[in-house]
Amino acid sequence: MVPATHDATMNGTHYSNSVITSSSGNPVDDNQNSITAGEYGPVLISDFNLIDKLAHFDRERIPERVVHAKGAGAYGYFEVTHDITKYCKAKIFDSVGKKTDLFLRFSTVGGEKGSADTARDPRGFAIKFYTEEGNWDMVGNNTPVFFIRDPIKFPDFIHTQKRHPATNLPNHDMFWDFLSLVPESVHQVTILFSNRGTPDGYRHMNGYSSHTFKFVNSEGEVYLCKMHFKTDQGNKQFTAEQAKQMASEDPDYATRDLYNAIAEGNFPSWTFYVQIMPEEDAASYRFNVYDVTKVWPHKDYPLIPVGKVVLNRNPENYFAEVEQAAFAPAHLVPGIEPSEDKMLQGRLFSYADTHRHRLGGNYDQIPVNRAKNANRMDYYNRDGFMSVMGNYGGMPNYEPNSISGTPKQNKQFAQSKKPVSGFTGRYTPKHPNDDYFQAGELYRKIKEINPEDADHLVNNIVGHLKNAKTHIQERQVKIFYKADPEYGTRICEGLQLPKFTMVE
Ligand code: HDE
Repeated sequence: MVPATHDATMNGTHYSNSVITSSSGNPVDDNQNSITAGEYGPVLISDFNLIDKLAHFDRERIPERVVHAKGAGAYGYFEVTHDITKYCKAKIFDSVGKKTDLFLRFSTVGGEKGSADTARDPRGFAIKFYTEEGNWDMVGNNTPVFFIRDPIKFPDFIHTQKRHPATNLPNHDMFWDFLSLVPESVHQVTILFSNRGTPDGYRHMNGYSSHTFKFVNSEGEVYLCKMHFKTDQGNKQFTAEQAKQMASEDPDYATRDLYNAIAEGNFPSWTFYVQIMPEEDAASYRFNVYDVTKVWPHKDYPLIPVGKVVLNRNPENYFAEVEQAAFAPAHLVPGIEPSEDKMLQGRLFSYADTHRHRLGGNYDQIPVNRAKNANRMDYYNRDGFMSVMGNYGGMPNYEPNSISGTPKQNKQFAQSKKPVSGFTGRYTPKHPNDDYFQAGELYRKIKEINPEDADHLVNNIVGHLKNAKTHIQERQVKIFYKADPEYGTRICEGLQLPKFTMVE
């Protein structure tokens, strides 16, 4: 039974001295000895308390997230510090000083629920803003780009990051075979194998929407937007060696670091910025703005400050609040809309779908997921497993209806419109050579800021790629060479491959 009060914490003193009950609330006489037929006889099926306990235990596990299984989360708030109403009409931004509750979950991506926090991997950075217009989920990563740009590639890509179907071991051939056949991944691969692939916990890294979204203002004007959450704790990363050592010393390092910081009142925060592009600039911009493997350099579109995200409260129960948290890029509020980015479009479907599988059709009723600051959740969905909010009592369960006072649609909340033309079809990107440019720029920037970081990047790649088959190494080296000849040459030398490998 859920305690009537929530003050019964592990460390608290407020227990109610009550009697243990079965799940039906009936008092339990003995929680240590099963009922048997005589002292040495078999156990009786009439021992409901035993059956109740075992049956519930048998069902304790729910499917773990297919990606981002290992994570940690906390509550906090978002505060507007700068007026961006000329770009966006979402009520969350409507006045400087306004605060909105939120829940943020960090995660690694490829590993299982028990995997090490310091693994080389992107990190998830998912925020649920409980706005008055319903929940807005900003489901991003700590990297501004991604490995692929079409959702049809995602399941295959993820399979290569998971265990081999026969050996159940991570497999370097799978990993690099796929990446070397998908050159648009080289930008994200460069980030991943730099020390940014092993951040020092969750507090010392940035978050990004990665995709382009749309902002719409109250005049109906559309702006393209990328979101950035910059850590106020400063960026800190582990070297490969430090990350490896931490994985054996404290595999839950990032989880512990976040929980303890908040418990000690040392509340982590991030400054929220946006890059804004008028929609009409998109067609002539030098990069495809709907391609999630690309950034918009800040010199083209500078960061505009919006507000602050602060985490100040740990969850009381990990399973209830963190494991059952269900984020979805399709959870959007008026004024914030998806762009035509194909990956984002794929994600609009995938998240709610996985929640229905993992948590059930009424996942939105789980407290951490409820749109608790919206006026109410006024829909005509009914029934299904675990309908635990009264199922709307006797209210009408169909629409349209002629019953006065029932919830009605309102065109004022329609999304912006965009003309489309052309033939339906499967289109390959027009400028594949663009895939190397930003990765090369990043390599040169890393080297310029700190040559030692570029050494780490090259060594990390060589240390990993050397375990793949030679023909895969050769294919991948060509990609690094196209990004930047020096970058490719250093990796080629590190792998002790002949120099001609680099050129087609
Ligand atoms: Fe996800 N992703 N993803 N993803 N993702 C999931 O949803 C998916 C992508 C991200 O803390 C899943 O609830 C597809 C990009 C985060 O609970 C799943 C595609 C970015 C989290 C899913 C992507 C992300 C997820 C697994 C390609 C950064 C953890 C469990 C089209 C911008 C959220 C779940 C949390 C989780 C699908 C690509 C971020 C299966 C199909 C790009 C932070 O639905």
